[in-house]
Amino acid sequence: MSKPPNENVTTYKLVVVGDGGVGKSALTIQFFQKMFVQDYDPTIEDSYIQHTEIDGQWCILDVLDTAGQEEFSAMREQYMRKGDGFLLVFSVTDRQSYENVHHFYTQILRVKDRDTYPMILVGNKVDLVHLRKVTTDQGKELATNLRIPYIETSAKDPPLNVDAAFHEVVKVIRSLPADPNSKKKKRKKQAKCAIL
Ligand SMILES: Nc1nc2c(ncn2[C@@H]2O[C@H](COP(=O)(O)OP(=O)(O)OP(=O)(O)O)[C@@H](O)[C@H]2O)c(=O)[nH]1
Ligand SMILES: [Mg+2]
Repeated sequence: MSKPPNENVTTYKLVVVGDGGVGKSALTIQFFQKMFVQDYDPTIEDSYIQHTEIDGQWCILDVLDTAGQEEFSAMREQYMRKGDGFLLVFSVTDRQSYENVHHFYTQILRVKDRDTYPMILVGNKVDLVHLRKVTTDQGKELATNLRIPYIETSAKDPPLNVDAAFHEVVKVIRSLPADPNSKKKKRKKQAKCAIL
């Protein structure tokens, strides 16, 4: 691995959304801290940041782990506005969380005022084989309908596809043509020293 450069790296703001208890925090903490959180502690909002190399290119991932619990849903529009890409997470053991993906998807497109936006569908907790309520084919079918990639994950050790899920969103963002209106950070000209 090459060394992370100090400048000229793009920052991607990723937002992890989905129902309460589907494993958003477990996935995010497994990605950033390489450990599985067994206990369920509902999130209000947490953010994580790190340099990462994806397809040989360094970038900064700035990830927002959001609240799935309904009582915090008023915060959704605000964080949706900030995201460059989204992980729409459901649990394969929770049919309702699969049904609810649609709400997150439509709300993101409404807030962004776009027909499409970089997102992936994540079916988590695939290690819980005997509790499974949503099949791989149903996951794929939903993703096809939403025209986004589908990935199945487990945040539990040994993790499955956790890095791949976060990397995939960045790949989707990178695959899109550059937005002419994007606010490329222009270096401010050095202020000239005026001698008074
Ligand atoms: N077996 C298994 N358990 C998981 C997995 N991911 C999460 N869990 C467990 O599911 C529970 C809820 O996980 P969280 O990551 O806290 O869920 P969340 O989506 O962040 O929930 P909110 O913060 O309320 O929105 C915890 O007890 C986790 O340990 C997984 O892939 N496999
Ligand atoms: Mg959480």
